[in-house]
Amino acid sequence: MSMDLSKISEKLISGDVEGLKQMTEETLQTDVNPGDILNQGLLPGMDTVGQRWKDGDMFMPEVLRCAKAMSGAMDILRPQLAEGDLGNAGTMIIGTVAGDLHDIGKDLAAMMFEGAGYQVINIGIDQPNENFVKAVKEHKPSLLGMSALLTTTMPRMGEVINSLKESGIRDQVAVIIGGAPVTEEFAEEIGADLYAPNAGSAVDIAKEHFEKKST
Ligand code: B1M
Repeated sequence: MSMDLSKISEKLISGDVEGLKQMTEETLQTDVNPGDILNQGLLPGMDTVGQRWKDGDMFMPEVLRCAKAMSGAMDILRPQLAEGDLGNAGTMIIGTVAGDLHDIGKDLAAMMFEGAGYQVINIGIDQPNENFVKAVKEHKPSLLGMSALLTTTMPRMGEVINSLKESGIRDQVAVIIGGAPVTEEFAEEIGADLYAPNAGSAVDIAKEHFEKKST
């Protein structure tokens, strides 16, 4: 039986958290491959959400609802997925720096990356510098994301980058930073590879970076 997985995308775009969970469960009962639900249903839906948000056609509360719907569907799907189905975008570590308790933007960015096929390890808020370094050593991610919302905590980002250098692992990971007070200039100043002004563009910025690197 072939299944129109665009219905899954539509449910996600409409931000129907419970409806999407139910549809994901029902679809899993059919002969549809879990990887297809992800790649042909959820990911295209999340792409549309990201695009509409960038275009100003969707607003934060709606995006958060869609991200929550995506996350709920992923919780159902994850145990069913073969390793390769999660996409080959790579692993990402993401966290909010020490002294900073803001997590809404960071979690939004995490969900966007997860939606784009990254295996995201979200280490949480108020993370001491050494936890970022430890996580990079342990998980060998392609991307390390840091978020800061306070001008007083932004310097922690540069310190983490310095610790990565001192540990000899700076070249193994691309560093992306974001958060309301963070700027492109600041990113350059501290030696981050990438700066994303919002969670929607973060995935594209990372994708472009890796595409450039591989050519
Ligand atoms: Co606080 N807070 N807060 N706060 N808070 C701000 C940031 C502030 C600008 C408010 C203000 O004064 N106008 C101000 C900072 C001033 C400054 O440093 N320049 C401030 C302050 C001062 C404080 C306290 C010190 C207040 C106090 O206690 N006196 C305190 C500090 C606590 C601490 O962290 N140690 C504090 C506490 C809190 C709450 C706990 C009450 C709550 C956080 C709840 C939570 O996160 N679970 C809170 C909130 C909600 C805010 C505001 C109102 C909203 C932040 C938010 O979630 N925005 C904020 C004012 C504002 O920004 N308008 C404020 C929505 C979110 C989607 O946006 O996080 O910017 P944002 O993320 C964006 C982009 O920045 C980007 O993508 C997201 C979506 O596009 N992005 C990334 C973020 N991280 C990214 C990572 C990436 C890529 C993109 O890749 C890795």
